[in-house]
Amino acid sequence: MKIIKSVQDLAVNGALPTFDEPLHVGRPNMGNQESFLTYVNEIFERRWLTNNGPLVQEFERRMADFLGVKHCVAMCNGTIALEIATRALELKGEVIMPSYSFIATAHALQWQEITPVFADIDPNTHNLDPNSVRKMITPRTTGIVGVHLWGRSSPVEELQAIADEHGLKLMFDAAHAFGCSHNGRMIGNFGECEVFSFHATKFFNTFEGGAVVTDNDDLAQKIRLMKNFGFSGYDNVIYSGTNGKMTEIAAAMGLVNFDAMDEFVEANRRNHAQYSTQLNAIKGLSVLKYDECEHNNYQYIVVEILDDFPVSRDEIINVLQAENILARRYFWPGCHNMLPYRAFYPHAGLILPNTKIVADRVIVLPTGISLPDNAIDTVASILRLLMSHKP
Ligand code: T4K
Repeated sequence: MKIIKSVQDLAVNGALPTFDEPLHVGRPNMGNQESFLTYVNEIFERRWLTNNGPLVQEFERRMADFLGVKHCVAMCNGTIALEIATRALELKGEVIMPSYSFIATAHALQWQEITPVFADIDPNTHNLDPNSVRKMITPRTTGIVGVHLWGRSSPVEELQAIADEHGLKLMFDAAHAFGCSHNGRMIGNFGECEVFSFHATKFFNTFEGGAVVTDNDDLAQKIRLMKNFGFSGYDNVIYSGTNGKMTEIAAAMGLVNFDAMDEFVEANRRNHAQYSTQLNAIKGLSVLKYDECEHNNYQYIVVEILDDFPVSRDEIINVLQAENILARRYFWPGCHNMLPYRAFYPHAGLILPNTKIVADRVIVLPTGISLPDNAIDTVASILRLLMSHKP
């Protein structure tokens, strides 16, 4: 059977719009440039560039207020924030997490010489399946890292119940979930602590950046010291720390983007609604829903390619990419299929059937404030063409 690589293979004669610039998943949203430059001028005048500067402090205050948490410790990226959080919580031995996540969740554990143990997901939510988590608990288990995938909350209460029952520490990788809520409460308020990413590709960015948020005073203080090499005052180191500090320029971007956040969410919400209307009307496609009773950032347009779609997921991606629409297959093939984990658990796939099903059928499409007006119509036209393709 011929592999479809482009719209031309479908015998269409160039009637579709073309994009000179690639349409990226994760194209950064950026707030007001003038305001950002004002902050940059202030930074130049002040000559205070990093190490808990005034803009980082303001950023942390605004974050904590927005989320309704006591402490926000800003960091240089989400991965270091995860590493510091797991270290501050004294996780060791084995920690359970979903295989269906970005590789950073697993690596952050592995770098602390903690063994990530992969549990399966619920294929409906793409989040951890509590029954699978239970099965993975051993005498060496010390914690669970839930991931609020795509910004939709993990089964927080069920995971907390398991953690309490087995004396485990529960924390969340909330890299996707800034600005999202669970039962009306902002994500950031669950578990021992939660970790955000403000990477450029997230709907809200600080160039690179992240944060650990928590209500626990002692934990926050420990994390604050650990991100600054473990210093407690001049010449006195009390923890094995690292350099996890956010810079002033990153905080400036965060402050500017805070002011524009409603605009980012609204653009994402509109794009999600438009994609949903158009793509859900095509047999064999299903756009992941967000619970409209919650706060959502709508940053990921996740489409599941079901069995009755006549063209494979990877062919769809090839065709879209050939048209400069850079769709992605996040988080294929699952952490357990990547090194070093594949070598540790060569048979993990046998106990992660839902991870495989979901990882094999997801594509993520471009969104954000810079998405051209005709992009969604074009994606839908291409997918309709593919749907009507007879192999
Ligand atoms: N936990 C979870 C669940 C995560 O998803 C992540 C990160 C983390 C933890 C770790 O947080 P950080 O340490 O990153 O703060 C991207 C991001 O690098 C990564 O932050 C993110 N998750 C992951 C889901 O996506 P890639 O491999 O997709 O990046 P890349 O370079 O392919 O960029 C994506 C697209 O965005 C490209 O088409 C280009 C475009 N782009 C990218 C950048 C950086 C732009 O248009 N402008 C830009 O400045 O990983």
